[in-house]
Amino acid sequence: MTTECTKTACPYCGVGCGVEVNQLGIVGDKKHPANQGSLCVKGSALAQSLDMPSRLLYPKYQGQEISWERATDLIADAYHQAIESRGPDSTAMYVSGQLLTEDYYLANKFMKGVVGSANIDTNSRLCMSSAVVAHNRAFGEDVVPVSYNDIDAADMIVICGANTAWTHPVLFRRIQQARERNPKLKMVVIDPRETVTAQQADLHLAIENDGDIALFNGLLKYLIEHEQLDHHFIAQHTEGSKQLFEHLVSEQYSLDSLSQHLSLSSEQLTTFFNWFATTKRAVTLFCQGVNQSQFGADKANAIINAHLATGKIGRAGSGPFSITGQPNAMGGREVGGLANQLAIHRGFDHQSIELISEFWQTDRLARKPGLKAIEMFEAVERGDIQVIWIMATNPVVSMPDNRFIQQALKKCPLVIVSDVTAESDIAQYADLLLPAAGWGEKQGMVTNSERMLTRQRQFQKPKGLAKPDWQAIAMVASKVSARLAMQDGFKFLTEAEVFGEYAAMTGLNKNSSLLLDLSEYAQISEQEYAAWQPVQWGGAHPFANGQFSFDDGKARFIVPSHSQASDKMQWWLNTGRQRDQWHTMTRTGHIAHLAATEAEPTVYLNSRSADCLNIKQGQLVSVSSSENNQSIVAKAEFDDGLSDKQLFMSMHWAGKYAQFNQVNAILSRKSDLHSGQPAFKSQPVELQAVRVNCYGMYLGDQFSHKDFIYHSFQTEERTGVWRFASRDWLDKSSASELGGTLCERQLVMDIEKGWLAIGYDNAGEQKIIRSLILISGQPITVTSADLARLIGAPLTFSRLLSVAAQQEKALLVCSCLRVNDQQIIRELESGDCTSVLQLKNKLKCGTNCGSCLPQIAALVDQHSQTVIVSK
Ligand SMILES: Nc1nc2c(c(=O)[nH]1)N[C@H]1C(S)=C(S)[C@@H](COP(=O)(O)OP(=O)(O)OC[C@H]3O[C@@H](n4cnc5c(=O)[nH]c(N)nc54)[C@H](O)[C@@H]3O)O[C@H]1N2
Ligand SMILES: Nc1nc2c(c(=O)[nH]1)N[C@H]1C(S)=C(S)[C@@H](COP(=O)(O)OP(=O)(O)OC[C@H]3O[C@@H](n4cnc5c(=O)[nH]c(N)nc54)[C@H](O)[C@@H]3O)O[C@H]1N2
Ligand code: SF4
Ligand SMILES: [Mo]
Repeated sequence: MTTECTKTACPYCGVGCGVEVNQLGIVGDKKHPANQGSLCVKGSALAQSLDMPSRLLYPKYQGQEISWERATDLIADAYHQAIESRGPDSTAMYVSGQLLTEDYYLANKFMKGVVGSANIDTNSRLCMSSAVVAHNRAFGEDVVPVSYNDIDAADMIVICGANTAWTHPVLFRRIQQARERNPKLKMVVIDPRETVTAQQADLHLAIENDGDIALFNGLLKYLIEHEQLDHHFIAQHTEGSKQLFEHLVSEQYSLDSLSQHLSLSSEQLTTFFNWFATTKRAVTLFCQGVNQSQFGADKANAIINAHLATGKIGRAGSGPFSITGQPNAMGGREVGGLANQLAIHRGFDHQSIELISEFWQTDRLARKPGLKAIEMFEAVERGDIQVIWIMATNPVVSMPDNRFIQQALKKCPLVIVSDVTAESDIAQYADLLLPAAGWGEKQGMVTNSERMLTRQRQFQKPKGLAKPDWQAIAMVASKVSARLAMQDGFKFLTEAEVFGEYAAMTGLNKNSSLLLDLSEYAQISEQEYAAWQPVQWGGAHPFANGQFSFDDGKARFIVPSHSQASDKMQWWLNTGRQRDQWHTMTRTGHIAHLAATEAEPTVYLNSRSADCLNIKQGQLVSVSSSENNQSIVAKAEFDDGLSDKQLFMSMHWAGKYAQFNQVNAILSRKSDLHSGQPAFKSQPVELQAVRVNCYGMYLGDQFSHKDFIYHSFQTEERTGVWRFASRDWLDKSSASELGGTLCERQLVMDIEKGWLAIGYDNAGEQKIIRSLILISGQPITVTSADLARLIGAPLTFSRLLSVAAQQEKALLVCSCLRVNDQQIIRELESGDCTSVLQLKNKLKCGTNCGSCLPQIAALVDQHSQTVIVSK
């Protein structure tokens, strides 16, 4: 790591926090407008993320190391041959919102400008594409009309379908600070789950799954009936109100009907409606609970409709705010990385095709939209796509129905994968692997949720022969251009040159109604690029003058085509994120304190429902989908913030951590008609207890597993932790088969309901513990942290007793300082602490990154309520 100070950006979520790499390590950048120095739990662990296991160091073809020249020749030949023999659409690229703008721009230029196919899609299809459709339909351009500063100016914040406290923690902290400064600021959370975000709300609307359109239509009906519309704004700046308002006459949006349909009381509904009607400034944040639905685009438009109808847009403290997931999801949308966009916010109209062909000096430009992610992998499965290049995404985990995606890729003649690790699931499907430079080793631009462009800067050399993705694309694109006898448009020497060309291209929007225009940076010098300070394009409020991006300058109301919530009678699976993990765990699964909050694949359900099915806490259950006939096994945990029939699982479990129990195996491919975004959050499923006679946990270096019905892996400090289960009882004689043989000696003892094997080595006078096996007939509730501490420690009688006595079932709250809920509850119950501040002082919880503060606050609230009730 450098001794100088490098300013860069966090590579995780779309908040886009500024980061400083200096002598102290990796810390928040106090001067960055997005975070002013704060980092969340993932951002605070960036230094540890640099030691990613199994770095991919060399290009590899069918398992053999090869040179970059050979690798790029092979790829160029494959694209060229496929283009010549079957046409451009027999090739594809599947890329990612974690690429930098320069990578993304060149990938798009290569596929659409050289290959001549728009078969380039991105994981933003799974993430932001419904919001993109909604913005295009309502505003005429994919523009987010708000800024983070609007949080401070708002009188009301609505968070719809987002667990911001966990997924955009630094933004959530800003909301909390705004509420502390302005106690009148109201926060409403709309989520079928009582999340940590919802626990902090003034009003939580636990709607039925997919009930959002009905709710926002109901809001509009209420606004009409209570004469709370901004008629001037509607008349001057919008189109389509008449059709929408006629639609809202329907009885289904009356309070009674909504209340029944959404399982909310009419008081809850009128409180929300009345607050929205009577507050001047409101921001509605939305994320995947809106986007990832079969009706995602309509949901987003229903939200935008409410803002347009009240003129709550384009001014301080107001607007619909689609928050982006990945660090450069926004940059990818700007360059045109989605298959149904051409480039720079333009589609496939005649004029755009002419302008862009001219700019790229190509007569091969793609003339029609390409295949969206799900369609793309279906085409791979049919054999219509002969070569696919997958970059910075792990679709064999993150796509829905991922066993289908795995089968499809097995059939594809050439799968090229660019990744930083050889351990990712997608790397296992590659015929040709390209080593990518990771965060800190590459540089470029990213755009965050509020359109702020920040530089990611390099502070380390790439490992092995790894290269930044843009260089790999440029090498291949030059070679394909040569084979097609085209001029080489990829002779870039630096990232600044690539960025300059992209910025120049946005200048094509100058004489149009489109707002995206960075052309003032077209001539950017190396020095200016190096010294770049965060820049927000479009200003704080892009539509402040009431002019939208349609030719007539007016925004459009959209009549949602569907407004029914899902069937209440059916068990349904909701999926999403945990606070401490990032996506498919390749960057965060190896960091012990981040791995500790959810230790194994877990399905949450409420205790009432569990009782009805006779499912006990910690027991293994199988969750299956009749839509694709797949099932997985996971541990059952209770969460009374879930409604009856609702299950929740995190999306993260992948690779060696999850084995076969990845949640996306049981998700079907159904998606939004307009956007193609999968409905990750509403899968009808069935749930069943699994018959298990033996639960096991192994701590040590290496685990030789048998054909267990379940096993998972967790990284702990100094050791690995494997959990497993089998139908048959494992007796003590199996101890040595499970990994104990690695130690010189083993001590096996009976404990309550099972046995414990301790593997140890003799080191002089001492016996040092090397491994532990715990076998029980009951689900094992011991947390791994305490056991892990014994590995490498001397074996003594008292230690043996402490192992045997491990009973406490605790939930980790502060992962940085490893403080669990039981410790906090003990302090509260003893009366030693009564506030978050006192708990911070005494236990130090929440004093590092602060991501757990909302949970600590919830425990304090729960405790004070218990005290009131018992009085
Ligand atoms: N810790 C962490 N943070 C992340 C990420 C990560 O992997 N880990 N990933 C980043 C990325 S790429 C993204 S896209 C964002 C996602 O950020 P979020 O969207 O905030 O996160 P999710 O957990 O996917 O889902 C949000 C909520 O939608 C709710 N929901 C489900 N169905 C419905 C519904 O019908 N209506 C409503 N109103 N709500 C519903 C779920 O209960 C869930 O609480 O997070 C980003 N931040
Ligand atoms: N069930 C369910 N599934 C979901 C979701 C959900 O809510 N529920 N959410 C969806 C959403 S919103 C998203 S964004 C996706 C995310 O899903 P993915 O994009 O598949 O997840 P990641 O783990 O981020 O994959 C990134 C890959 O790129 C590699 N990588 C990291 N940096 C670089 C780089 O600089 N260059 C290259 N070439 N490789 C790099 C990493 O090692 C990793 O293998 O998941 C989607 N899937
Ligand atoms: S909120 Fe956390 S993950 Fe998101 S950019 Fe900031 S530090 Fe990174
Ligand atoms: Mo995402």
